[in-house]
Amino acid sequence: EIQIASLLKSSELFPIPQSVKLSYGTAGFRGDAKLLESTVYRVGILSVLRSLKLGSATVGLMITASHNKVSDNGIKVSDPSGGMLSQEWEPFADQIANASSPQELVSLIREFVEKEEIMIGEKKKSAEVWLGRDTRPSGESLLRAAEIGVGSVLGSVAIDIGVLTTPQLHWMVRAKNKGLKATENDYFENLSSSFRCLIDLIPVSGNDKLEISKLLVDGANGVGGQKIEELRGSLSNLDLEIRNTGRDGGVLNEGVGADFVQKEKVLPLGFGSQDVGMRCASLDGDADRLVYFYIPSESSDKVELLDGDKILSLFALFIKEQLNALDDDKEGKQSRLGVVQTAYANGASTDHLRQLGLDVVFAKTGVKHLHEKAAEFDIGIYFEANGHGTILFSESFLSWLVSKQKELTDKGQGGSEEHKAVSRLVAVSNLINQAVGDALSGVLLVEVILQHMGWSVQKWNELYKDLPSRQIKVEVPDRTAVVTTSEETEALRPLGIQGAINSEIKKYPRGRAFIRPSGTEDVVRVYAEASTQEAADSLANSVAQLVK
Ligand code: 16G
Ligand code: ZN
Repeated sequence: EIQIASLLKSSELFPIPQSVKLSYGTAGFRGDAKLLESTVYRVGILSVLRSLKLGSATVGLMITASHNKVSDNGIKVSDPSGGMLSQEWEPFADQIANASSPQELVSLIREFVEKEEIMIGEKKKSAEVWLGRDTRPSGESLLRAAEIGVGSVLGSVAIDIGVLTTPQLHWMVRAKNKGLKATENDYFENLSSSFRCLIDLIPVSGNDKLEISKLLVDGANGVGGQKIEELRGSLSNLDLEIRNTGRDGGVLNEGVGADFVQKEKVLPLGFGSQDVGMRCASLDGDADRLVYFYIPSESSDKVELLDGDKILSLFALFIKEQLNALDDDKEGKQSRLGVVQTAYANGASTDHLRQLGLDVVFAKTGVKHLHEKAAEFDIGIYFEANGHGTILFSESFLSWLVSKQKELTDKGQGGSEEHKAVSRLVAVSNLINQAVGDALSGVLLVEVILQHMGWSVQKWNELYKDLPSRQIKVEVPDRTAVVTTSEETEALRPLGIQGAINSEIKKYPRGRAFIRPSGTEDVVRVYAEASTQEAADSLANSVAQLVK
C-alpha cells in the first residue's frame, strides 16, 4: 500500500509547469532546466518502483542534457544492468511526467504498482537509487528534487554520488549489482590497469618503436575534461594535454565538444593554427561521445574528422586481428564478431567493414537500439557516427577467453602469440565500458591501438575516405507523420514519399538519402550522401523539399 498522503504532499511541492509535453524519448527527459523540477521529482519515484520491481537492485539516475546548451538539463534512468531503462517502462515514464495534478499522479502510480505487482514497504528490502549529475549549475537543485521523489516512497534510499560522467554512473550501477567494487576510484583503477595491460602487450619491434606523441583533448567545458584530468595521473605511456575543462571560463558545449566538432567539422574554441597536424579528441558534455580530429592546414578552421564510424573501424580491425590469432578451429568454436551501425553511418565505412569480411547490421538511431543488437554477438561493436559506441563481450565468450588464458598459461604457453591475443581481448573487455559508450575508455582504447599499430592519426584516417554528406532538419507541423522501417533507411509514411526520394537518389552517383523523425527535437531529419559535396547538398535539399 503506498502512502498516498505523503506522496500527495511531496508532489504538491513540484507543480507541473503549464504547456510542457514531455516524452522520455531516445535519451530520457530533456528541456529547459527551469521547467524540469517536477519531472525529475517524478522520475525519482519511478526509479524506486523500478528498483522494487527488480528485487531492490540498485538503479541509477543521471542528471544531464549531454551536448545541449548549459541552460538545459535532463534526466535518464540506468537500469540495474547499467543499460538504459527498459523500453517497456517508457510509456509509464511519459504518463507520470505529464500528469497534470498530484491526484492524477498518485492514481497513475497506484494503477501501475498494481499492474506490475510491485511490493512497497517491505522493511527488509529497501530500494536503492544512485544519483549522479554533470557540471550544469542547475544539477544540484534538480538532484534535490530527485532525492525528494525517491524519498517519498517508503523504505527507499537515495545516494548522491556527486558529479560524474554519464558512463561512470552506468558503470558504477552495473558493478554494484554484480557485487563488484563500484566506487569512482574503482572505475579509474579499472581503466588504468587494463590500459597498462594493453600497453605491456604491444609488440616491440626494436627499431620502429613509436615515440608517443601528445594527444590534445577538448573536454567540452564539462565533466569529461575534469575526469580525464583526474585520471591522467595514473596513466603512463600517454601524453595528454587537456583543454576546455570548464575551469578557465569557457561555457559548456559552446563552440566546443564532440557534437559541435562532428556537426560543424570546424575546430573547437581553444584550438588553433599552432595545433596543425596534431592528434586531437573531443568529448561531449557528459562524456559518452568521442570523436577525433586533426587540423590539416593553417589556412582554414576546417578539421579532418574521425567520427564514430572511423573509431568503429579501428576497433574492429584490432579485435579481428586478435581473433585471427586464436587457434579456435581446433576447439570447434567459431567466434562471432559483429558490428552495428545506424543509417547515419557513412556508406564508405560500411563498405570498408564489409570488405574486412565483417558482419554489419543496422539498428534504429539511439543507443538502446544499437546496444541490443550488439549484445547478440560474442563480440559486438556498435557506434553511431556521432561518436557514441562501445564493444560488448558476451558472458559466455568472455568466460571462454578467461579459461583459455589460464589453460595456455598452465601449458607453459604464456608467451605465445595466442596467449597474447587472448590477454588483449580480456583487457579490452575490462577497459571498454560494457554498460554504455564511454569517451574516457574510448580514448584509452584508441590510443593504445594506435601505439600497437604504430599509426599516426593521419594513417588511421586513411582506412577509407568518407563520402561527402549533408544533414538538414526540417520543421514540420507533425513529425510523427513520418514513419520509417525499423532500420530507418526507408519511409513508410507519408505514402508515396519513399518513391519520390528514390527518384531523387537515382540522379546522383553513389547517392543515398533517408528521412526520419527526430527523437529529441520537433523536426524531421534529412540525411544525404553522394560522390561530391555539391551532389550531397543538392540531394539533401531536394529531399527536404519533399518533406515540407
Ligand atoms: C540521443 C541518443 C543518441 C542519438 C540522438 C539522436 C542516447 C543515449 N542518445 O542523443 O544516441 O544519436 O539522440 O537524436 O540514446 P535525434 O533523434 O534528435 O536525431
Ligand atoms: Zn552525451
